[in-house]
Amino acid sequence: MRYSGWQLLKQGLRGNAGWQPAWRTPVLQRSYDAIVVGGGGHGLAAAYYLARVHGLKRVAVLERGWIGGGNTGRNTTIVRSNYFFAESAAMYDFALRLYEGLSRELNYNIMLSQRGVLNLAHTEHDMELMTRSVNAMLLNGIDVELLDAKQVRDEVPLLNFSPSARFPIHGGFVQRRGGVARHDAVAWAYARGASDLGVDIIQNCDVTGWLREGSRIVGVETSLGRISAGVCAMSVAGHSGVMAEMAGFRLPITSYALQAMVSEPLKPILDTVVMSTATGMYVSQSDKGELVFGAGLDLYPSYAQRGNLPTGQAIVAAMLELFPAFRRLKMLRQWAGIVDVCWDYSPVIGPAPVEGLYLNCGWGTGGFKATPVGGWLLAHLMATGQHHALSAPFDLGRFTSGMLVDEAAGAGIAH
Ligand code: FAD
Ligand code: PYC
Repeated sequence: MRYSGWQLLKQGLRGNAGWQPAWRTPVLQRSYDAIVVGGGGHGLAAAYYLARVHGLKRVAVLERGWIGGGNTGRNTTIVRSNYFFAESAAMYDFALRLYEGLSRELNYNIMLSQRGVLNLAHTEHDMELMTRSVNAMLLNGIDVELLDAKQVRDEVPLLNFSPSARFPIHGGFVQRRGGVARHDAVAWAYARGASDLGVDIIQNCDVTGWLREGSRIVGVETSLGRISAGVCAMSVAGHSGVMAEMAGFRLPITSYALQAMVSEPLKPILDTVVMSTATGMYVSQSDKGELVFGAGLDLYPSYAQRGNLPTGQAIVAAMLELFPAFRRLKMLRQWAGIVDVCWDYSPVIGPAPVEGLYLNCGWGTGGFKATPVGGWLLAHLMATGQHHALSAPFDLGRFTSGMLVDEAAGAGIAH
């Protein structure tokens, strides 16, 4: 059901009586052509593209909790495509282009705000490395600009430009097409689009094992019983290692907590995203006015979705060093998500070492920006059994061939 502005007003005045759910609550079938485990943005996008691009009719997304309740609903919503290697730039920029058309494609306002993402250089050495990165990005067709200290000051006058600053600002670079998008809306938009095309979205369905026929995976064991499938995929972010172990193989992945925080709301004060890799701090202002800021990884493996106090303290300290004007702000809340980080900080998209199963994992600290492309590439793999040109470099095989795509710096936050 779609509402006009007038109908929305009427609904509001009537206390939302008769409001239609955005996606169906389907009857679980015992067999599907394709099953995607994990109802985050990537899993939902994969299901949507399986139905929309590849015409599959019997597709299910199985989610152990509620859709978008994993890292999709926990991230700090930054989107950008300013990665170093050509393979990454091509993939993340495809994602950004899909984002640019997503509100229209799904008729759902994902609140994409291309307010720019500005990365700071705090030393001359940072500046030299940034110059090299910017040159590589320009060669890869990414819209980035190197800025000197004065240009950074013109962009964000609130930053600390004092000569005695602990983290002096030597310059930076900006991607103007980067910005933020509303994370829940992305999940809900894909969910509604997929559901409208017949995809069954099953929440509160914990996948506890894989069904096999010989060496092939042919379905899943779940808290709601067994379900068979022509093809299966896992898109479970921080739980990829656990799901892989259930299938009898290991992934080159370590799981860490990544935390973030928001302040009380302010009037508009910061109109771009600011990232400072050297301090581990990044910040943007949400449409509600809260400052959304975050940190690097907690740096020891963990499944505790809370984040540790020393990392939180260090990040608040870094933020106040960089933005002294924020020192009297109150903090509203803090949280963490479990992210699965590959050895080269790039994702794994491709067939699993077990037949019948495909992988979308290892997005680590940076997979929100990749939601549309992660879904697109996983759908392509599941429907055709073949890599899309964009996913081929991210096959698991790179860990045996040595063709790693080392994006430690591209990840943008401290690792
Ligand atoms: P998720 O949204 O986590 O979805 C996976 C789903 O699988 C979950 O809903 C989970 O419940 C489900 N699941 C797990 N196990 C099972 C099972 N056995 N059975 C059924 N379901 C299961 N990225 C950016 O690009 N920009 C950012 O600004 C950014 N900020 C971040 C800030 C924080 C604090 C965090 C934690 C992450 C951030 N990220 C960011 C990373 C980004 O959030 C993730 O890479 C991305 O959301 C992963 O999406 P997903 O769909 O793969 O995973
Ligand atoms: O990938 O841009 C990113 C990001 C910012 C904060 C966490 N991840």
